[in-house]
Amino acid sequence: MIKVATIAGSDASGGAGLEADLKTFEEFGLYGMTAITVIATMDPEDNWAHKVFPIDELALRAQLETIFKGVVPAALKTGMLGTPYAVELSREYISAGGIKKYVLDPVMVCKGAGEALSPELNAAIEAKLLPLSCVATPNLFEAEQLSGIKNIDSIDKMKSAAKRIREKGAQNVFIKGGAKLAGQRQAIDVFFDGKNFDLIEAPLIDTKWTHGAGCTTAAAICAGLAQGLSVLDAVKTAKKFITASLSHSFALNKWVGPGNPAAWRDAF
Ligand code: PXL
Repeated sequence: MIKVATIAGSDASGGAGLEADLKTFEEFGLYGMTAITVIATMDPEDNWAHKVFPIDELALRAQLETIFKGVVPAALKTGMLGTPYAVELSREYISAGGIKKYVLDPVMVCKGAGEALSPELNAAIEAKLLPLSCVATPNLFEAEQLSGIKNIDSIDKMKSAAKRIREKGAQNVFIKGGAKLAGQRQAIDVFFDGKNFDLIEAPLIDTKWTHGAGCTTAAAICAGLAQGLSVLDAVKTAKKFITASLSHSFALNKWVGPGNPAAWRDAF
């Protein structure tokens, strides 16, 4: 059994965060382990506004001990970290564990929340985790934060951002343009390995129910790497996975709707 781990927030609604990660790992036939950094909730009385409840440092460290005792995960991803100590502990365990297949999903914002969670936290993620990452998977907003390039609204700007983010230490960069790249009928992502750019494209799925898409994509990349795929193949497989998932997305309630990672089973 191939073991993988995620250090991420729990999304009580079940569509994003470590819930999405575990569902995705399961679809790839992997054994998933989790360290919860924060619990994210959404308030039905306040138009589904997100709230984040951090898990304390001792409890986070104890979870990481549990994951790493006697086991070295074949690959690991980080998602929403939420606190400076979660960034530092992630760095510590990924380094000490010698984790090479590390996918950094630099979660800086939830869909629905308009702004970066915290500039200091984003800076810590950039300084401490980006240099350890095998792949970083920013969306356009996160790519703007990490690269310092404003208004990324074209493939060329995505490529420039990917270059800058790679210079800051990520070995490979996968920028998710997705539905946010206006005027496209394709969902176009940019992959950069330091030498070549690849455009990873799929038909744009016309749905507003995309909750958890970023988490699912990063988890699928992590799963592919754990199974021994090359980084480019892991990214291409993840794109197919998220496309299948989103094409079976659904309204969970009137505010939010996730994809369906199990859609993968019937897709091929
Ligand atoms: O999609 C970003 C994200 C990541 N992690 C957790 C979340 C969300 C968005 O809701 O709740 C735990």
